[in-house]
Amino acid sequence: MDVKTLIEERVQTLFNLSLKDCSDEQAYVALLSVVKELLEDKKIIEGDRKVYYFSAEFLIGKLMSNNLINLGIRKEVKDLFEANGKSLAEIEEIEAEPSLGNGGLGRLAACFLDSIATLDLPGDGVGLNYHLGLFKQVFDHNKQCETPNPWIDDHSWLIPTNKHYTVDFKDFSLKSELYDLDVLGYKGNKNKLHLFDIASVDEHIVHDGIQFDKSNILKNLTLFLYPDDSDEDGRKLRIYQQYFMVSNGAQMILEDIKKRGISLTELDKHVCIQINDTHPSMVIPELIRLLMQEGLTMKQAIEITSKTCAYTNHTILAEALEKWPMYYLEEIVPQLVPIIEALDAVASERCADEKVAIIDSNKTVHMAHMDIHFGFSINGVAAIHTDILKDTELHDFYKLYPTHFNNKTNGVTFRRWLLSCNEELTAFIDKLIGEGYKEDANKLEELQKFVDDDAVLEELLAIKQTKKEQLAHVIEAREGVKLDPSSIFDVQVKRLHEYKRQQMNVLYIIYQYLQIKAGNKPAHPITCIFGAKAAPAYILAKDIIHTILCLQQIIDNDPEVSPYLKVVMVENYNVTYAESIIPAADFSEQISLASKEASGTSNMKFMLNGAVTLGTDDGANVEIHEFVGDDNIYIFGAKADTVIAHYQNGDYHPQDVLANDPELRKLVDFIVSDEMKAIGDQECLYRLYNDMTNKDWFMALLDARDYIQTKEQAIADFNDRKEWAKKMLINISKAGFFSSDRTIAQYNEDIWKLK
Ligand code: 9GP
Repeated sequence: MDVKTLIEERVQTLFNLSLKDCSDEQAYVALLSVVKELLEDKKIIEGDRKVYYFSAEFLIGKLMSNNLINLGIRKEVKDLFEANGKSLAEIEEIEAEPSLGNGGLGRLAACFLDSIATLDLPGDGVGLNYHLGLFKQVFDHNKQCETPNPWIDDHSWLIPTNKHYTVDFKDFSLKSELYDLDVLGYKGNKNKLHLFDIASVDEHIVHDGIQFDKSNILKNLTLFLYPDDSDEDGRKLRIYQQYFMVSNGAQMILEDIKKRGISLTELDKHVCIQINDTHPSMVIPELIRLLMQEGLTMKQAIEITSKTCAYTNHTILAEALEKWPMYYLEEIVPQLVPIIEALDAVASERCADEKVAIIDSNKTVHMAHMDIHFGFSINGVAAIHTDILKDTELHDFYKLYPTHFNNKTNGVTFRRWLLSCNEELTAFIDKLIGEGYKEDANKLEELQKFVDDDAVLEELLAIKQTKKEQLAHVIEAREGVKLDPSSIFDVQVKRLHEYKRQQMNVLYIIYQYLQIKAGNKPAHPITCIFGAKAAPAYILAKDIIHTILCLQQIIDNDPEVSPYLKVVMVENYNVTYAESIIPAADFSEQISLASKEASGTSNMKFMLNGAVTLGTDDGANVEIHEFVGDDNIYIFGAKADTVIAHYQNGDYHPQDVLANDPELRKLVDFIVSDEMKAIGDQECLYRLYNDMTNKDWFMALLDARDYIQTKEQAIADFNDRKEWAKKMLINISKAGFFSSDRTIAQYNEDIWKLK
């Protein structure tokens, strides 16, 4: 039966209505039920060897649109709904977005699962089924507040399985419940995302935003992703979560191997475990423990585990390289302690230097060190990041294991970040170069032959305009803020973090505001769009949000300024929002302090959708820069080696910069000006001001002047519409390298070696 008939009949059976007469909600329920069945019928990708991607986050976004694309039926379904007076886009809106991730790390995991299946490789995800996700951000009095973000309802994609494992903690054992999600490759077969949970989790214990009793593990284990770890109970809860995830995953893998009749001594020939950042690191001692339980000696178990596990590092920020006090582990998972001690002993036989120890002299366990000593591969996520790991951050490890280090520059799935979120651009590219680029993204290069074709350039600009108008509608509906789609859409959307330097963008906004007040209008009106969540305990990040929202209010209320400058920070930025924002961007703000952004992935999505990058030579920006050339990107700021030298010499002082630049001082001073204090919280504003003027750990003031000048140049260049359209075209044509299909092919070639 064809899909149209299936959907029509399903509406009839479920609601006794025709498709024309049913509500959008009913149409969604019927469509979901049909698509789930079509997925069920798909073959599971089989192979002798399989990768398991262990990750605390999988930021999968809504799944309907992607599943329709990968099933190859999106157009058919869209036409059917249209013929019945319905809009597929509106119906897709009904789906609740699973909130199983935080930022780039989690979205990368989701892109990877899509590409693994698309390349027909056997590979599953292993994670947790957080009921309330990260948190939902709401703004109140220009401040971020956190509320729960429930997403599981009767119409979710989760498939309950009958699989259960027992996970032992010191004081109790938990029986897990496993839910699966089907991960379908593009026009292909499927893998699974395994999400572990427990039945006793209780959402009702959450009160006053996202407060809950962090010690009640039976009720809170899978409530939230990244529960606040500013106190000891929070940190211990993270260990409970992490161990629960890895123990379940490891048990599931061993069960499968035994079922296949494979000897556990051959595990490494059939399984590869990719450890995504340090959250899943305990899989190493846990796998060793389980193998020993099955009768292997510790020596054998260590050897096999080391050949099975590979580690990806996603950051050089110390805060994200987890270290746990040994006594936490003794209190929660004492069974791992002797194994970690044994691993530490082996590691110190290889190298006695405390800098590479697993357990340091304070009895703290360094999870990344365990991954590096007992994994067979360690990779960074962009060329410059891997070089920094080798040369600086992990240099001592690099000397020990030079052949284990490798680079895998991140990528994004074009199915979601072009085909699904930008149908207009997709259709235009199809018309220009055919559809071959959907299977081989490098074919986007063929677009370059149109670089002097006026009609093509005009059409590109027209599509961008359409996407900007669409975004303006979305933002008006959701935020009640009206945008001018003829202004430049300058976008910075990413986690809120000082190293990403939203505070430097703040200085630009103040600069532009003061310029306009002084009668100097910008070369083109500009709309600065932000989307960012701050970790609940990250005070300074929340102060930055507060400052942005106060500026938004001041500018909105100033008729002298608002026709030329607008600021909007959208509430609860998530994947769904990104799918509207990214195709509409003119400028892609990638302004992290050089050396600090491991890769970035939104930079790739923006480029693919024809935005031009304004950025530092950091993370994957460096590779984007190489691909598009100097004329099609705006690069500014200190280079990574200069920044690293400043840290090493301790010779960066924001007061020195301010002493030489009174103009810049005026911008910073504005944060605590009367205008700001009249509407803002003085404590927050002064905290940010004092930090920026006295500490400025991520050197926003160092680069601010160059940033402002470069952005002014970009605004001026924007007015030459034809030249700008060429930059857009070149960016799109060079985006092919940043397809996650390429990244995954490289992971497979160098690390996983799946057939
Ligand atoms: O901060 C990095 C980001 O640069 C990178 O693109 C992403 C995926 O590799 O990982 C982020 N890292 C984290 O979120 C925590 O390590």
